Amino acid sequence: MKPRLISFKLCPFVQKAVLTLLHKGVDFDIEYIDLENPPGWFLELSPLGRVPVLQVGDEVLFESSVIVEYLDEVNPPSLHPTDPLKKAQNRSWIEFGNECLMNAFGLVMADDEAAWREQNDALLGKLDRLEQQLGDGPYFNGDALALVDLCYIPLFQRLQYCDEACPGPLDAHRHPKLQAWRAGLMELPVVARSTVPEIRDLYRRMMQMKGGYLGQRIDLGEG
Ligand SMILES: N[C@@H](CCC(=O)N[C@@H](CS)C(=O)NCC(=O)O)C(=O)O
Repeated sequence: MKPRLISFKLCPFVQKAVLTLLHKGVDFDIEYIDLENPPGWFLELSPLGRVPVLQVGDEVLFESSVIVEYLDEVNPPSLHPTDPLKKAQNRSWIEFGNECLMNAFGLVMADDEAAWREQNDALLGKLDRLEQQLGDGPYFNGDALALVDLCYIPLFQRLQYCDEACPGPLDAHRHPKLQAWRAGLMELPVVARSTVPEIRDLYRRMMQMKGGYLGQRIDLGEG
């Protein structure tokens, strides 16, 4: 049965599911909605009014981490480590990535430099913890690409856009392992197909529309 993913073009949580589907070569449909003006059928479908929602036949799944776990389970081989403790740790760090995404959005929403700095400090503190978890790479667990790696790609992509507007979140001096991990992940061919092609422009427009500290620093004419 072909799954159907309900999406919003800018949503990093949806992108986690798309990356998992693409990496596993699963055929799927995707439908984009306008979250500012969500259609009635979507509000009926989504218990929290959020994307992603995955429809499998008549059934509905919500929450991105639950969706990627389901997709991993029904499309073997699993992208998780087999050891139960390692697998659970990977899941913990996937949740940690979701929290980092909230800080990334906080950067976009910050009204002024002080608010931006507060968010950036909170984010860098989390990235310090992540740095401590990383080994020699190239992936989170070492040689094998895992679900946890795919789940960090949306964060790294958005941090890149935020860092372009105001350098801060991506600090190779402070987080050398993390930056090497990030660079390797962003080169995966699946990344370009995991969003609409105009994602960078859309993200920059969104930052401008929010009109916060980052938005004011963006010149849409460049790059
Ligand atoms: N914890 C959720 C977060 C999903 C989420 O926040 N999605 C945003 C779009 S990126 C959304 O649907 N926001 C609409 C709303 O909260 O009303 C997940 O992991 O799926």
